[in-house]
Amino acid sequence: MQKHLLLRLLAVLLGFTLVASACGDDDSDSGEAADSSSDSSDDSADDSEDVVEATQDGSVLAAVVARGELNCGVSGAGVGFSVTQPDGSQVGFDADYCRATAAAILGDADAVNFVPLTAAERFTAVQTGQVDVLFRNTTWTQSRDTDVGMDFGPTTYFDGQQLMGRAGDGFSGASGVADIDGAVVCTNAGTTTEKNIADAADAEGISIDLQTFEDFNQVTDAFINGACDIITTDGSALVGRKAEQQPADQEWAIFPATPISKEPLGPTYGQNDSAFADAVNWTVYATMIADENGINQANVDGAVANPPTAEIGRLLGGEGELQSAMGLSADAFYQVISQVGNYSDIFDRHLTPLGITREGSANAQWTDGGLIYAPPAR
Ligand SMILES: N[C@@H](CCC(=O)N[C@@H](CS)C(=O)NCC(=O)O)C(=O)O
Repeated sequence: MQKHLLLRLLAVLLGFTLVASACGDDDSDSGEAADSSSDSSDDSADDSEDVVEATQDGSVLAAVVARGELNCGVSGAGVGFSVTQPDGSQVGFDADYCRATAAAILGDADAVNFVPLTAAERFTAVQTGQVDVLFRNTTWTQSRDTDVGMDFGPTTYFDGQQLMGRAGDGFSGASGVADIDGAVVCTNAGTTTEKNIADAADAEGISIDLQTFEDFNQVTDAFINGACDIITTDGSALVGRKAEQQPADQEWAIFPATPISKEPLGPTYGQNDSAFADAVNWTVYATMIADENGINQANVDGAVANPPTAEIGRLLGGEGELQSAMGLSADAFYQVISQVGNYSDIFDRHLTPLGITREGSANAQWTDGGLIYAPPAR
């Protein structure tokens, strides 16, 4: 992993995007990168300028602009978040955040190459340059943020792990982990989910038969055909699966004494690329700031013509705009709101129809007691 980080730094300094982790580089290359940065102490003014320029050129941001398309990793099997359609397109909350990012960077929400990834594949896909960013029901954790070599953007959906059983199996009165002693519990591999449930079972002193599958479609199929007593994952996914897949002859019950974890979901990308991170992060913040100010897809044109506040004027590309200094077009966030929408537009399009609500939850705006809070556009 250390080797990968050094390779990435080297690639950035050379103005290349890292496209493969197995480049055959050895410690001498790492030494070169270290040497060039220690040289900078001899003439710090000149060299620091060079480093800034090289870093901007080497950013994934420049690569996306040059390519004219954003490679965005999604699930493809996340009901409400990203579901692959028969024509290959993606529909969902995460898929719309891919589109929003493309609208900000490229001015075109359709300039997205969606890459469906299983949970186990997703981080390698970023590290090898197969995707620029993941919007894939991905939980921000300490190890992913450090050892795995990712950086995380603002949380777009505050989730928590829940359990679901069939009421007919005697789980109608079940409320939490204490009630599943001896059960076959199913989830997908490479997730926080499998670790959390193992920890929770240990903490309760119960024993479970934990079975993991490659993707969550297989998990749900196994649950439907009776191979699993319990399925567990992010609560949003259980609500989505129940809404869409509960057979007429079954009654699925989400246990009330859950969540058993915090699952802050949001964008993640390779670490130490500030220019790209800023572009992704401020795309998300723009959707939240617009939402906080009541500026949505339907009224954004009026807001550009007549900004209700100075902050909205700046955000949409008017006087004092800050987007140019980030390497984006002045109207980057106007394009986001106009082509994709604000946070509520995106939430209401994909999650509200599943019965997921913001009111009273962490996903409400901070002004309504929630945790959706963006720093000021100033
Ligand atoms: N948030 C957890 C779980 C992510 C996860 O894989 N969730 C399931 C349920 S939303 C999923 O995306 N399934 C779709 C699939 O496996 O392709 C993590 O980051 O590890």
